[in-house]
Amino acid sequence: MASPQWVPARIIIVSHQLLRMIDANLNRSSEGLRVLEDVARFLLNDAELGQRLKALRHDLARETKSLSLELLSQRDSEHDVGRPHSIPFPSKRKKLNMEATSLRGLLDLVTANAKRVEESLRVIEELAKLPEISSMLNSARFEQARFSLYTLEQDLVSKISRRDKIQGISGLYVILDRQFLAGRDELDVAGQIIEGGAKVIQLRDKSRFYRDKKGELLLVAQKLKKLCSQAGILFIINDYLDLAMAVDADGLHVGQEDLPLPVVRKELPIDKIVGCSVTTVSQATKAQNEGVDYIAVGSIFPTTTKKEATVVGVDILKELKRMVSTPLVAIGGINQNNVSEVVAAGADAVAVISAVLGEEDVRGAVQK
Ligand code: TZP
Ligand code: MG
Repeated sequence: MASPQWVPARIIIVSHQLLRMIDANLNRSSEGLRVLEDVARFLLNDAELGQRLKALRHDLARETKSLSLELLSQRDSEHDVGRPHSIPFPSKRKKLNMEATSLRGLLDLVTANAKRVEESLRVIEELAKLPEISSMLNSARFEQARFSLYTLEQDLVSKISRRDKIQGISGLYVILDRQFLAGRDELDVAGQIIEGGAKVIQLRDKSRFYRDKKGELLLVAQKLKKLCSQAGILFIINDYLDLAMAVDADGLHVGQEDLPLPVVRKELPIDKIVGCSVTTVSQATKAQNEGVDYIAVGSIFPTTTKKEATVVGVDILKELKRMVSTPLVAIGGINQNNVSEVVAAGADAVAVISAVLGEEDVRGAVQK
């Protein structure tokens, strides 16, 4: 039979080891969360995702605050068998280039760190079920955190896979509204828009005729998609989710009365972008919270193109610039004379119909 002194001594040794495990896994999880948070904040410019990751990191810190002194006093990094012994010296100094933030690199970075956090939370969750730990740590809290992270990982990965497209929302965004073609061929006009240097083309058709003859609109959309991808510019479909999916467009644009953003987001593949039209700050913040990729705000100036449009003025751009982190596309009544005012107010891109389609020389209008 063991001596009375032997039993408590063993419990102390086990607890010391357990505390070191908890300490190591808490460090792993908070460090991994910090990496994810900084990716969201600095590389994705996504305030909402960054905030959610920060909140999770703070929750975990709060949860383990009472243990922090004890954990720190048990820390023995010097004798940790898993400690890296020497820092390998790179044979050739790697050039710091865009490689580090390439799509693949960023996806790998996020996946590795998300897994690190998920695994470490799982270890703490299991340790917290042990009788000697359960009074100090609540296992269920770590399980909840792990599940929150699964969703955050998915949101981060989907945002990264759209990053290049989101960055493509810049410069001139031309809406190819079929009602303003005045008999011209869509592909000819699109070719001129591309040659002029536009960065985005949106196909818009509000006529009842094509709503009932989607097959014809589909053919146009297919050709435009091909042209835009050859030219390396974005192709967006207005209103029609089915068409956007069918032609593998880069994204879909919806208004306040169209399919709700969460529905669109759920239906579209994760690498497709979604834009939304707004006329107020509250619509814009709602859209951002629902994961929109860019916000179109307008009508900035009076326009005859969309008769029912509310004129919101230039100042809303300044306000939105402070409130949302998604790219802002200014729309409505924008032309060569007022475009600089709109850009100065904070627009990342400018969407036009009549300033381009109303001109005979489409290419020249885009260039100007
Ligand atoms: N949404 C708000 S204003 C507008 C739309 C679609 C019309 C933009 O057309 P234009 O001719 O550039 O004013
Ligand atoms: Mg619409």
